[in-house]
Amino acid sequence: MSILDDISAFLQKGRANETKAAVEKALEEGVGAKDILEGGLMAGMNIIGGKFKRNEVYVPEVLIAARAMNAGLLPLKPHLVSSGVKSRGSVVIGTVKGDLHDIGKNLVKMMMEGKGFEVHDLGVDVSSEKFVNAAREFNADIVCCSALLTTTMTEMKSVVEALKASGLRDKLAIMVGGAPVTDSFCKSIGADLYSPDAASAADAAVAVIESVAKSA
Ligand code: B1M
Repeated sequence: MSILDDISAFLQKGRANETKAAVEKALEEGVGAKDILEGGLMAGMNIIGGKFKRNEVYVPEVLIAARAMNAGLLPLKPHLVSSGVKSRGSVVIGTVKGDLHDIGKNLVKMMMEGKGFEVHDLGVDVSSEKFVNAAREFNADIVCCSALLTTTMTEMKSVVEALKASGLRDKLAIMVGGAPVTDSFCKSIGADLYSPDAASAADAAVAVIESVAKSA
């Protein structure tokens, strides 16, 4: 078994300490951070996701696998983000109301920090009112909403509407993402940007800031 298979297997069993140690070992062996993320951690989580869908595992098993994933991400963070980049802008991020999934959101946050953004993480189950208040408090350039459920992605429209009502809408960009979210959904709710994964989200955030700077 390769070290990536070990990481995947530990994650599936929810063994957080072993997952973290195996990630550290892979890094020591010179395996790339992106390979560890995709071939180890996300591969393991995808297997759990499939079993969850087929009712072969239940919420507690998925929850402990998610904890193991978060533990495995810790040693990976400094390798995924580049250091010494000056602050590019202010980002407010959260998982929308009713939704407790935070792994993808945490990855987006990590990648954006790596690009030099100051990221204010509101956590999970975030109401549109909280998004608006944080956008005002932190003078946000970009508001990022994550959703993993078809039943909660509609909350993103409430965030767009609340930002319009607050008068902040035209002063910032709204980015949406998460497994069920699509570009056409993004357009249909009046958000500005859809990104399919964390790395594209960070690149799109940089592009937005650069285009604003050019037109200023
Ligand atoms: Co949930 N769950 N879950 N779950 N869960 C899914 C999402 C599901 C697809 C499983 C399935 O049926 N196959 C399904 C949703 C079905 C649907 O609506 N279409 C589902 C369900 C049904 C549920 C519950 C309703 C189950 C129940 O209670 N009966 C329940 C809902 C709870 C709630 O939120 N109110 C529930 C609960 C949970 C746990 C709490 C047990 C746990 C979450 C723990 C946690 O996050 N701390 C959990 C998990 C872990 C999953 C799966 C297995 C994995 C999700 C994950 O973290 N993936 C998931 C099945 C799957 O995805 N295979 C499933 C890894 C992560 C890196 O990917 O989050 O997609 P992802 O992020 C990606 C991109 O989407 C993107 O970047 C990341 C990659 O680079 N991205 C963005 C994400 N946010 C972005 C924002 C952006 C841009 C890109 O810009 C702002």
